[in-house]
Amino acid sequence: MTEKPRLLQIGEVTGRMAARLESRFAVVRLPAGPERAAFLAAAGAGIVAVVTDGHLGVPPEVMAALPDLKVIASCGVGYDAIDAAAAAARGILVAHTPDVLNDEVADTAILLWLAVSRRLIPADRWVRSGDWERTGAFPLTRSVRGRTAGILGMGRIGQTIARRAEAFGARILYHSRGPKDVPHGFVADPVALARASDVLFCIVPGGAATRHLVDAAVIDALGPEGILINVARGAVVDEAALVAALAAGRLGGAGLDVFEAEPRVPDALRRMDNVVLTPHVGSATVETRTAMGDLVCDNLERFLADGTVLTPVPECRHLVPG
Ligand code: NAP
Ligand code: 8YV
Repeated sequence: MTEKPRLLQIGEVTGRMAARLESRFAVVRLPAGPERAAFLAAAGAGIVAVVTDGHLGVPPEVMAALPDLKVIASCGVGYDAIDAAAAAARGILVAHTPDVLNDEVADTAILLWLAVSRRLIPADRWVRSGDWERTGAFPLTRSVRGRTAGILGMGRIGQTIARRAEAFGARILYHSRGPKDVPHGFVADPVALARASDVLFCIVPGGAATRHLVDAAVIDALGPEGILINVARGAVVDEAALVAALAAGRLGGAGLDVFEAEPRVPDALRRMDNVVLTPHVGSATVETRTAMGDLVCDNLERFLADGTVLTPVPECRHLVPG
């Protein structure tokens, strides 16, 4: 019997993924803490595959300790925690999980928008606390109908958000580095997009190029009635500027699924009534995480079959013929 190829698992996987991975690979888990370096020195050579996710990625010192690495399969579409250019330069294929999570993440974005506009969390608290009986009707909120929705990042998920926002009667405008083949108005400057928008959905990739793309100027352009929804990466928004604008009433509200230093969230945000906070759960349903896990395993199966993957990240596409 030939030996199974060795795979390094970073973080947790579902039982369904574990069964599939273990049927094809000899799986070793990356330890956390001080024993990690010794483990990599002893066991790094011979590992050909890595499984990870969008939060943990592959730390540079781990990638450097794996001289025989050929493929990284990440459970998530965003891969800013993996140096894909460095991997590609070594001929290592990086695969991610695009498309299978578009609907879930777009639903999360709309959920946050509705919850902020209609003040879902304070309204829920009004009932539970007895304020309804004691004080009477909950104050009127703002409608989401007929608004202008700005989409920062008109990619797979951005387009899915746009379709949902249109169902609420929204006019759609967007910004990306270049115009897309979509029936919506392109705005070349994020500040101008924010100025024209009632709600700004942030759904660009993370990384150096988009760090603080939503800065104080964009936030101020959105204005005291405006709502910011961030389901992209925490660092895309200047969190200190966001907190300052919310505290001063220069921004109307925010729905945030991602934060600059997850899982730490500024105390100021936790105390605000006009924000809704979720713990990076954009894709976190049983159904979508199952689909993502299946795609991770399908990518690795394809790698074993012919040395390619189904869904390479753009930096590695040239490594996949055809
Ligand atoms: P995608 O299809 O690649 O779309 C990204 C969009 O952003 C494209 O329209 C791209 O257009 C634009 N963009 C890229 N760099 C930009 C820049 N520097 N300035 C302005 N626009 C830029 O990606 P996707 O599948 O929609 O996913 C987007 C991101 O959502 C992921 O990378 C991930 O970080 C995040 N996400 C979060 C969750 C969650 O749980 N909260 C779940 C899934 C994904 P151009 O190339 O023309 O600029
Ligand atoms: C996941 C994500 O939370 O796909 C992404 O980019 O941020 C989320 O779907 C993450 O990848 C962990 O699995």
